[in-house]
Amino acid sequence: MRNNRHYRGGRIGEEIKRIVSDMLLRELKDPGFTGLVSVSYVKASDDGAFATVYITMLGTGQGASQDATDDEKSAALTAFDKAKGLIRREIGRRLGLRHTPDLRFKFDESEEYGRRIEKIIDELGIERTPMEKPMSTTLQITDALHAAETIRIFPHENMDGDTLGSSVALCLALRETGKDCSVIVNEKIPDNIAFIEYGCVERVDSNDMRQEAELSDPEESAYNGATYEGYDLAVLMDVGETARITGRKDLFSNGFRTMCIDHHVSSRPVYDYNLIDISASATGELIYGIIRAMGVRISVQISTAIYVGIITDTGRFQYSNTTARALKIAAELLEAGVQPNEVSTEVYQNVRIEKMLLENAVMSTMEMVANGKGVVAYMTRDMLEGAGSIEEETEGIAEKLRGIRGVEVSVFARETEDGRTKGSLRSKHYYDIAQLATRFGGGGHVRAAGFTSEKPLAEVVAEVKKALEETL
Ligand SMILES: [Mn+2]
Repeated sequence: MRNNRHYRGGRIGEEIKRIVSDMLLRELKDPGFTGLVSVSYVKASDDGAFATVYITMLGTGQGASQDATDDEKSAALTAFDKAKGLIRREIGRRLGLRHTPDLRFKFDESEEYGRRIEKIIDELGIERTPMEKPMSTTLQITDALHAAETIRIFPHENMDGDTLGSSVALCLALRETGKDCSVIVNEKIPDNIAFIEYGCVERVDSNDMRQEAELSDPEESAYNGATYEGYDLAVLMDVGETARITGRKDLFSNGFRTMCIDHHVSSRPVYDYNLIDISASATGELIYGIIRAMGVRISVQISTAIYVGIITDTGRFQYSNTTARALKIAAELLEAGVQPNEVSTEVYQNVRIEKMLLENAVMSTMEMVANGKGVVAYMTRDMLEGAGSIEEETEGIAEKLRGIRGVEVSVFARETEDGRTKGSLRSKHYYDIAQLATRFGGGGHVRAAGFTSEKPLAEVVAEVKKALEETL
């Protein structure tokens, strides 16, 4: 019964909207209706006693924006009130109602507000948040993969083991089923994970370089002759935002349909197909499930690619995201042929001598504070250049310092190219390191945080030491 009444209220609302709109076009010629008046919707009460008519009005241009001025609005409301009797009679006649609902006229502020926001967004040139779509099931994902013939996979920038391993594993499985598939990359693959490329990677220039090449020689496209136009499916891997595939964004949007497979909390389901599972330790776990569901045999190469993703994202099964499921999948990958020692040798025992030399220099600056509960080390530009190392190779130093027995907090500070100071902070058990990072204009998590300070290195190091002495 109740549902039925709702239904009737909704339907009467629709009918009234149609009638009033009709009358605005034909009969309602009051001078109060300046600008373009229209009915956005009508909400009729369940018992049919009254109905609220929400109206919108584009101004005549006297106001600053498209919106009607207050004067124009009140003139319109007066005109509606004057015409109320006429409108009600027409509704009664056309709908054959015994009791015609009383009418209230209101401006639809939501619509006007929306229009104003749209305008601001346009003026600021802000990228719009696309509408969210439903999450997909593994079955829907495999159906979509099955339906596509040409598939291009996009790992995120600053490639890591999970984004590359997941991309390659899916690519190999899709090729196994006869699909035209490749992994699109426009940057150098880190040396220690390059061995899982397995012939899947197609290198492209970044957007700018491609556009330049096309301008200078329109005949000779820089796409290496590969098909990136009008292909069936673009897959975004281990990331939710196309902002992290900037150099390949245009190629991604060339896909007829889009898909996202990821495990990051921040990722929103805005693609045609979305498999975003934050309970997965690595995207590789999801890929494993998809390939199993596809019925493709898990080859040694597929299992190795996925395994690299899982060990790197779980910090070799040490981080808190390490789950029983991750270990079970890893066990199955070993059964499928993964050689764990060989993989570890490639991924972890593959350090450039220059990185070791840099670490050596940094470790020599190490200073214990707060009775050994804190450790601080730093890197100058001279140290970096002296070792022949590169900035990225400072990764892992803060963790290494935290590894010292009795240390609760480690801080690694380094001089940037433009004379600022970057800090990487880690804690072990109890110290909220994000709090400390905030004091230096940064932030992060409870156990791992960072900051960038405008102050020179020496000053920051002194301040950090003082802060640790006081709070540790
Ligand atoms: Mn990942």
